[in-house]
Amino acid sequence: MSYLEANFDGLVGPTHNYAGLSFGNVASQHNAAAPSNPKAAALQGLTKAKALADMGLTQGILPPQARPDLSSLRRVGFTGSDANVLTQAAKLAPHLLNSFSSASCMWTANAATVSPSTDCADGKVHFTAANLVDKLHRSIEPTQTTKTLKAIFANDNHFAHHPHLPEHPFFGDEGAANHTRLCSDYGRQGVELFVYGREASNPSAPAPRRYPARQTLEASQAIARLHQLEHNSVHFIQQNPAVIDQGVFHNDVIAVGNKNVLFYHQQAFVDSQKQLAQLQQKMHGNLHLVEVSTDDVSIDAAVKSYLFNTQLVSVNDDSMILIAPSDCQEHPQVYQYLQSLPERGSPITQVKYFDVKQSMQNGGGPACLRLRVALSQAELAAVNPHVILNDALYQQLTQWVNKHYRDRISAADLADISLYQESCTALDELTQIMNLGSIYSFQG
Ligand code: SUG
Repeated sequence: MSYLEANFDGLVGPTHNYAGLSFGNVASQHNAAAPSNPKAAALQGLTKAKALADMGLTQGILPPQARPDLSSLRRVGFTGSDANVLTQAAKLAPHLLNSFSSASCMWTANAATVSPSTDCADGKVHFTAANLVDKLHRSIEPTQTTKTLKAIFANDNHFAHHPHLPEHPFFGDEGAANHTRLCSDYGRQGVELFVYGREASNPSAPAPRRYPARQTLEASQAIARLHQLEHNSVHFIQQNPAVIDQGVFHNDVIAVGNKNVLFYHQQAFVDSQKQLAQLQQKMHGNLHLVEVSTDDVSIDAAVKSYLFNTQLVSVNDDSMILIAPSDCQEHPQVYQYLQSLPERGSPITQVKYFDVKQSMQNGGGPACLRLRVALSQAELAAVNPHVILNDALYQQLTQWVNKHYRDRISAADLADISLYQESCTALDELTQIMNLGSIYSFQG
C-alpha cells in the first residue's frame, strides 16, 4: 500500500496580532505591540500551502480557533454582555485580553504529536493534542484542537485521539515542534525522535537558565506510551539548554527531518555525537546526518533567519526540497550556506523561498505553520475531504479571507465587539466551507 506525508497548515485567524506573549521567543518579544496585518498573514499562509499542493504534495488546512475567547474571559471573572466582557478586560486586565485573543493556533506544529499507523502497535494513526502549558495564551488551545482533529480525522478504524496530557509543567508538551519521525519510506516503520528541553523529575539535570524549556522528557515519554510506539523505534534526545537560552524555544528552530535525512545545527543537542550514533543505529545506518557548523551559521543567524524552521519535503523518491522563509535570503551568512547546500551531496537538492513574514514576526516560520500526518491511501480516504487543498478550496478560502479579514489591527482593536462578531461570522461560514459541523462553542 502506498503512503504519503500530508501537511496540514493552520489557517491564520482574523485576530492575528503581535502581543509579545512568548517569553523566550525572540521575535514575539521584539515585535510586541507592532500593528499586524491579519489579511496579509492569512493570504501568505495560503500561498505557501497552495504552492506545496501544486508541487504534488498532499496539503490540508486546519481551521483557526475562535478568538477573543470569551469563555476564558468569563472563566476568570468578567461578566455581562459580550461587549462588556471585552471592555472590562481591556480596562482591568489587558494582558488577559491579549492572551485570550491570540491567533497562536495558526502554528499547527504545536497542535499535536502525530504518529503514523506504521509505528503504532494497533495500526492506527495516533494524535495527542499538545497541552502548551508553558504559555497562558497557548494553554487554552488543546480542548478545541482535539475537537477539530476529531472532526477532520473522524474514523475510529483508522484514527486514535488522546486527550492532552495533564495541565502541569511536569508534562509540558509542545507537540510536533519537538518530534521528528525518521524512516526509510513513509510506509515503513520509522524511528520517532523526541527532543525535550528538561527533565521534570530530575532537578539536577541540565536545563536552560534564562528562558523556559517548554517540553519535558516525561511528556515525550507519555506520548510514546500513548501512541504504542515500540521501544526500539523511539529515541529521546535533550535539546542543548545553551541554545534555548539564545532563543531556540522549540527543536524545530534548530533541526528538521524528513524520511532518512536529519538537517540540524552542530549545537542543537546535548551529547550530540553519542546520541546521533545511537539514532543512526536504530535507523540501521541509513540516516543522512546533515550537520551545519557554527562556523557556517551562528546560532544567532539561525534564530534570526529560521534556517531550520524549514520544511523538508519529498517530491520524488530521490530528492528533497527545503521550503524556507524568504528571511533566509536576506541573511548573508545563511543565504550563502543555502546556496551551497544542494552541492553538499545530501538528498536536499533544491531550496524554495516563501514570504511568511507576518508569521515570522511572531516567531513562526514555514515549519511552525504545518502539522505533518503520514497516511496510507485508505487513511487519506477517511479524512474529511473538504479540508484538502485543491484549486477550488484555495479559491474559496482566499475569497473568504478577503471578505472577512481586516487589513490591519492593533492592540486596541481586540476590545472591539465588532472584531469578535466579524470573527464569529467568518468562522461560522468556514465550518460550512470545510464541512466541519459545529466545532465552535459560540455555535451553541
Ligand atoms: O508559541 N508565538 C508562537 C510561535 C510558535 C512557533 N512554533 C514552532 N516553532 N513550532 C509561540 O511562541 C507569539 C504570540 C504573540 O506574542 O502575540 C506566539 O505565540
